[in-house]
Amino acid sequence: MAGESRTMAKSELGGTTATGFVWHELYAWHDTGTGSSFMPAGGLVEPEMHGESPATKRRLRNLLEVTGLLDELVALRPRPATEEELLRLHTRDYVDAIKAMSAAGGGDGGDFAPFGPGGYEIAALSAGGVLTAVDAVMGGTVGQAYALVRPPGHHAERDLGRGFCLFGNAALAALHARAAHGLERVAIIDWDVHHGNGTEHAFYDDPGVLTISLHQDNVFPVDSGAIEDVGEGAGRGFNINIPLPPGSAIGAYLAAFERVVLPALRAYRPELVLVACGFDASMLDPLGSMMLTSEGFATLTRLTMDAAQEHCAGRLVLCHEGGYSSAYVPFCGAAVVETLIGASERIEDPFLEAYREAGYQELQAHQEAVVAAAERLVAAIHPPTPTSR
Ligand code: 3YP
Ligand code: ZN
Repeated sequence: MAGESRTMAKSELGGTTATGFVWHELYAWHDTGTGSSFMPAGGLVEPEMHGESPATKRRLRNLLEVTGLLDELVALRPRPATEEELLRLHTRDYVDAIKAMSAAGGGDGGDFAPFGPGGYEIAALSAGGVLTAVDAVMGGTVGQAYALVRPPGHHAERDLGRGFCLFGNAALAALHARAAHGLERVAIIDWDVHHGNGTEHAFYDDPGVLTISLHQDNVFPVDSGAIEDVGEGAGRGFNINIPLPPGSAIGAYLAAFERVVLPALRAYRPELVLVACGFDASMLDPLGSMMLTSEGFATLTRLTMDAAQEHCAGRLVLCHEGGYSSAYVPFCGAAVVETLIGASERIEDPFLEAYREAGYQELQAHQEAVVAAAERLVAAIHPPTPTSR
């Protein structure tokens, strides 16, 4: 297992092959309290850990340690995002409100975004972890990076915490790539099972960031993530939603990648690719109804890496979003990390044998219809020129 020699395709291309990994113990100390799934405890809801708990993240990190994969990663020590960096996206009032609640012992960022004491500092460290990963990739210390951050970010609006998210980690990473590294074209692919509404809104009128979200149609937030929402003003055409039906598996995701995501990247020519990497589209997730396996996540990662190689010297940063199966997130995450380091299928996923044979994993007609509709959006994409920005 650990230390085994292997070939790394990227080394032949002359790029940096090291993979960065961001983790901090404080990410596990973010306190979402008690609840059940996403419901707060109380009334008939018997208290247990809140659905967004440290377990999934910790167990992923533990699996990387036990299998030796962690030793093959470059540990990137996260720094907190500064207030100035948070204000690139969020409003002063919102940042101040989170900070005040955090100092007073915790609160709720708005819509299902609970946090405990020190929640501000931890959320700033979560966002900062993704900035750290961007800096490492842009500086060439590593070729690509996985940021195992918590709390997640893709639902956070400028002035509202939502869906377990306080600060918009991926959006802040794109803004940082622009402000600190001068990038003009960043692509964000969001394969969390929920719609990346916060990321979409951050760049809705901005062609400098191409946002693509693959999600389960109309689950959270409700009435968000429609295929018709393509951006506005100068950003028109630079937001793509692929709202897949519940029950979608690798067949649907592969079709969406081959016919929408990859052609869109080819047309846009990003200088950096970011992935809002949730694992709640897995077979076992309590908050999603999709059917991806660890193998499926590895495939999406491989395709994204190849695209990043084609367009931007492999520069790729994945930031952790949702994923609530404490049993399965570790195997899905390990499959992604394995793929990033160029050593696939070393960690045996004990669930995979059972899931490989499950039905309905090929592209279904009603899924195909969504992919076909999204495919039509690709024609509008082109690299934005200075005049179109
Ligand atoms: C937030 C409240 C109900 C569903 C839940 C979704 C959180 C998530 O994983 N977002 O990506
Ligand atoms: Zn999610």
